Amino acid sequence: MKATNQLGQMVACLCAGVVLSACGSGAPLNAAPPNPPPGAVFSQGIAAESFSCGNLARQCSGSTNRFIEARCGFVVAEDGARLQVPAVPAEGPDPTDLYNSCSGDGDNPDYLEELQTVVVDADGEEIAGYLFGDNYFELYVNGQIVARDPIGFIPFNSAVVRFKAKAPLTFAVKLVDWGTHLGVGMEYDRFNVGDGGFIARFSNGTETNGAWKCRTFYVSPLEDASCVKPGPDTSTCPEEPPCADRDPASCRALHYPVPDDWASVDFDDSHWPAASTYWPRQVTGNRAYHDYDGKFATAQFIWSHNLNQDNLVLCRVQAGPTP
Ligand SMILES: [Ca+2]
Ligand SMILES: [Ca+2]
Repeated sequence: MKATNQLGQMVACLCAGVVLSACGSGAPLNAAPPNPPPGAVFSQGIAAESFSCGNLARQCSGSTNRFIEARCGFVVAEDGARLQVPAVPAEGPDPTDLYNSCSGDGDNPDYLEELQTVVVDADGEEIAGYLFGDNYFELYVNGQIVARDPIGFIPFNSAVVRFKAKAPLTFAVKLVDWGTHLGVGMEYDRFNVGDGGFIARFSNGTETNGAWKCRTFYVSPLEDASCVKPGPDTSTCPEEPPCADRDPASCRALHYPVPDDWASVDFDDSHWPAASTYWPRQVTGNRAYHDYDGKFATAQFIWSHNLNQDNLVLCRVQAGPTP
């Protein structure tokens, strides 16, 4: 798109018979972005204000010396809609800590004694699971929220859950790669483009892998949407679009509305893309995962096709009775 605009501007300059200083100078062109893909809207820039959201951790009392609250903000889309970014966290039960340096020393040796069972179906089977998300997850089983990551941004933590639910089981997770520059999907003073990633393994044999479906709903930073393919598939979008170097606060985001029933048993995810799987080294070097990688066994990190730009990702899978 940019090359086309540059060519168009150059032709316009030559036709005018005058070589203006702006022609070919490399100055920003301020071209309007191409229309957003069907069903999506653009916003541009950083949320004017941020606020505590979702009753997530607002301070740490544990051993960590690195805490940043997960805050939310509103951006105004180009159609005038006011949209909360990076997500709208749900209220839900806290999982048991596996590793949490915000509330304790990190490793929680007492997690088995502390586990509580969340009843989804009274006549279901009892299932336990381990979860780690970069940065935030909500877990739903058969349409009911079972656990919510208590730390939305950093430090990184891992969790254990136990629930009673009847097969066939529908697992659904809301995953967020949080940031500090809300609306442009970047973090810290250096405007880093962060990556996401999620892994889970359950005692019924369900584990994250390529059999899951994952779809993105919030994509940033973007310069324009010409890189977004049907799906939506943003895997060819540049990790650092030109705006990130030029003026990060001018970058754009693409927002898709989240269906109200996305976690329900009956939701039709047949049109959602298959999850992409990632090596642990692509996602995290943090102890909250690596000290427990044996518990995750053969589970794989999942996300949409773009670990960097896709910041709100919903994933689903269905599982039959325990073999
Ligand atoms: Ca977390
Ligand atoms: Ca990101």
